[in-house]
This record gives sequence, C-alpha cells and structure tokens, in this order.
Amino acid sequence: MIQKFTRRTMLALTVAAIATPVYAADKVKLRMSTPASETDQRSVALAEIFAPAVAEFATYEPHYNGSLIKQGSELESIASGDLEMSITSAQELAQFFPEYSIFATGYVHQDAAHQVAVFNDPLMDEFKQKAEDELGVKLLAVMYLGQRHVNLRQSKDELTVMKPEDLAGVNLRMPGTDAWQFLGKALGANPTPMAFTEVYTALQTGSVDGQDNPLPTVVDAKFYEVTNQIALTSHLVDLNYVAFSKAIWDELSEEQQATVKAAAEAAAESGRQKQLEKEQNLVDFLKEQGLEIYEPDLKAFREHVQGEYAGSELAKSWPDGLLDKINALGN
Ligand code: KDO
Repeated sequence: MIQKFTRRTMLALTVAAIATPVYAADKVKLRMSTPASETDQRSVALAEIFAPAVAEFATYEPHYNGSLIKQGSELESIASGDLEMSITSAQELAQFFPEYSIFATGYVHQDAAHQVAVFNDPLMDEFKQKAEDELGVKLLAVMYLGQRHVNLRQSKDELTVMKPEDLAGVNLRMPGTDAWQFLGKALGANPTPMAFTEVYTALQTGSVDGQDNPLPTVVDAKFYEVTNQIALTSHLVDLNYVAFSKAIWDELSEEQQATVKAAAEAAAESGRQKQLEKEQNLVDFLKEQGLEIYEPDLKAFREHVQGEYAGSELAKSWPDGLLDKINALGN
C-alpha cells in the first residue's frame, strides 16, 4: 500500500516537474506598473477581473505606488520592452503626441459615459493607431478616475475658493507634464510638478498648498489627513487608458487578443462603476474627517479654463473640428 502510494506520488511529481515549467514558460508575463495603490479601484479591477480572465495564457504581475517604474516613464518603458502594461493618461500620451492634450483639457469630458463614447468613437482611431505605430502602445480600454477637485491645506476661513482669482499664488501640486501644468495655470493657480507618490508628504510638510484629484483618490491616498478643504471645481473628468505592449499583443493568437481586449474592457467597466459609487458616497466621510467641502462658482471656473485653452499652443495641436465632435458625443 505504502509502496503503491509512493509510486503514484512519484509519478505525479514527475509529471508536474516536466509539465509545470513548460506551461509556465509558455505564459506571457504582463508586468503592469502604476503610481496608484493596490486599493485604487482601477488596480482592484485589473487584479480581480483582468488577471483571471487572461490567466490561461498570461501571468499578470502588478507593481503599485510607482515601485517598478516612476510615474510618467511607463510609456517609454513599454516602448522599450521593459514593461508590458500600465494605466496611462492622456497627459502622458500628450508628451509624445501633443494632440492627446484635447482629452486632458479642463471641462471637455462631461462624465464617465462621455469618456466611453469618445474612446469607442471612430474619432479615436487615428489617435490609437499613432500610439501603436509610433510608440508600440495599444490602448485597450478607457478607465474612469473621476472628477478632479481642488484640495487645500488652508481652512476655508483662511482661503475660500470661489473664482479662479482666489487661487492666485496658491502652490497647487499637479502631475509633472506640460498638459497638467497648463491645466493648473488655467485654473488660476501656481502649479508645482510633483510625482503622485510624493504628494502626501508635500502636503504634510507644507511644501505645497494643495493638490487636485477626485474624491476616491483623496480618500485612498489619505490626503484628507493633511488637508482641510475641497473646492468642488470638477475641472477635469479624468480618465486613464489601459496601455498594453503592441509587441506582446502581436505574439498573441487572435483568440487571445480578443480575450485580452474583453478582459480590459470588463475591468474598466467594473472599476468605473465602483469609482462612480465612491464619488457619490465619500462627501459625508470627508466631512466627518473635518474637511470643509463646497461648490465654487463653476461658471467662472469653466469660462476661465476654456478661455485659457482657446488659442493656446496645446489647442493648436488639436485636429480641426475635433472639439465639436467630442462635444457632440456628450449630453
Ligand atoms: C495624479 O498624479 O494626480 C494622478 O491622479 C494622475 C493620473 O493620471 C493617474 O496617473 C493617477 O495619479 C495615479 O494612478 C495615482 O492614482
């Protein structure tokens, strides 16, 4: 009996020893790097929905908090074959292709559904093609980050932000690319470039006055611990794209490609719904943490921001008539 068991176990181990390495070696490794945390809804959606959906032929290996690649270098890393996936932004793509700045412009996207309509519209085809051909990056799906608001250390008594003029001289941390810095200036603030992973400490020590991000990010990154107010400017309905290596894509069968695309779309949809739900529910939580949350003069902000973009260098890079097409896809 013992001998039989041992023989069978030996056989199983031998089969496993032969089979496992071959199987593992056949799988594509998908390293994904993001400055976002593991608990960010986009990270959660990719880990819980994307990863299992592609598990038969790919191993998903996420790296959070910019631990593998620093924020802003992910696209270059995909292009050079050092990374397979990231959660990228239109602002980062605009570093390579300035026309992408249209998707990073204040008060252009109206809501999450508008982002999806724009991403799936034929107007995106040439943008996607360019990223593929010239950067080796395939954009698989659009993810919803949320409505960005101005979040400051100052109490509302010290500084009430009703109009862009009220942000004059305010050191507002914005991510470090031209499109982001332009948005900070367009809001009326004094933008300071800084990586996401450094923002908490900068707010804590006062090296910046504030930052802008959607409410779920303010909670996830615990910025509420080191700030006192949020002016609900809703200046950017912010998105990210699931970026995928074109070189790896080309190695996959058609069936696997379809699975990857569907998995990214399913993850994006799940993350979007969770993020929307969080946006609805977090105001009370943030108020309980002692933050003052209020709506400024949105018309004044919208007009000021749109006025800054009109005729700007960024706007000159936008294809003719594109803004109208984007607007027509909204409500
Ligand atoms: C940020 O740096 O403020 C930002 O919100 C920019 C986004 O494009 C995105 O990269 C995000 O950070 C990170 O994923 C962290 O949430």
